[in-house]
Amino acid sequence: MNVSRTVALSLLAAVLVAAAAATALWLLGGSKTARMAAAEPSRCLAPLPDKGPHPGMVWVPPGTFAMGDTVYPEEGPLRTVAVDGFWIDRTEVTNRDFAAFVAATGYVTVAERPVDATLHPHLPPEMQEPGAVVFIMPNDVDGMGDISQWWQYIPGADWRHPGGPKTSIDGRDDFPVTAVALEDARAYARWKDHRLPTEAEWEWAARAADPDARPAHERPKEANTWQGLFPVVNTAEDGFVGVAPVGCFEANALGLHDMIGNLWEWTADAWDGRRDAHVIKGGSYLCAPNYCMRYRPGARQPQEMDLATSHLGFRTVRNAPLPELEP
Ligand SMILES: [Ca+2]
Repeated sequence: MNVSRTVALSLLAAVLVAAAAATALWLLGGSKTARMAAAEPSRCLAPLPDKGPHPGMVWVPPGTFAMGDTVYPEEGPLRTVAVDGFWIDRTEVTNRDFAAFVAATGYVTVAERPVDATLHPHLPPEMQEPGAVVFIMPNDVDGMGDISQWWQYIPGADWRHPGGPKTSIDGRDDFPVTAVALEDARAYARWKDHRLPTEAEWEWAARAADPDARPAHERPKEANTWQGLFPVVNTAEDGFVGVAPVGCFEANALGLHDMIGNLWEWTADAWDGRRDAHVIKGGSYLCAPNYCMRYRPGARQPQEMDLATSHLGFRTVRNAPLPELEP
């Protein structure tokens, strides 16, 4: 979801008017039953033994593949791309991981700082407050053109308070960190002596380093996506209404979890021709066949660099050779 603060603001105003007018709703909301959260685990993956040259990371061999896809225009054309081998985090970076970084460095995320008025001079005061954009499931929607029906800028939302100031991450150590802007993801990666993956590296890893892989266009079974009619009916058929702890779904052939789904992930690449946006990959728990079929390795979206959101996280990579196998 490319949600610029300015666009979000104008859309927010529009939806308030729309709600007040109680215009004809194109769809009644889902039943209460469908909206109830399923019993969700707080952890799925056993902690990894702290061994190997790069604990928590997986080796991705070098290779050449046809990058891109053909579902949405921004994915094409298919082009041949070569990548070197690299190490990549087995899962999205978790709240536990990010808390260790913050404890060690005192780092303050973008969502916790006042908005830079020189970059965003036309925002109303409430949107200049520290905060993040949060998905809030609406009861009903009036068409799908106005994304502010389900995205709201919440002052006080940040990685420790992902749903707003009254929420917390207590008991959610194994959930992926959200509400991180590009700068935050980069700061974490630097602290680890890692970096963010390029778009090509990310896509190659999501394809499990298989040049012959022809990823399906259908919604994948082993991924946290949206089942039901987005954004008003969430059947939670996959066991999760919202974000899941990392590693609840089967790993790909390289051993990587949640490359597809759960949270979108930052890459190091700027979006084509834009200085203020970067490429995000993999889709999220909000991707549904009726709205955002971006649960595929070749799918991509632009994301404003300094806007933290509740459906976007990241994982890191490291340049290092594959260690020699023990004899
Ligand atoms: Ca993901």
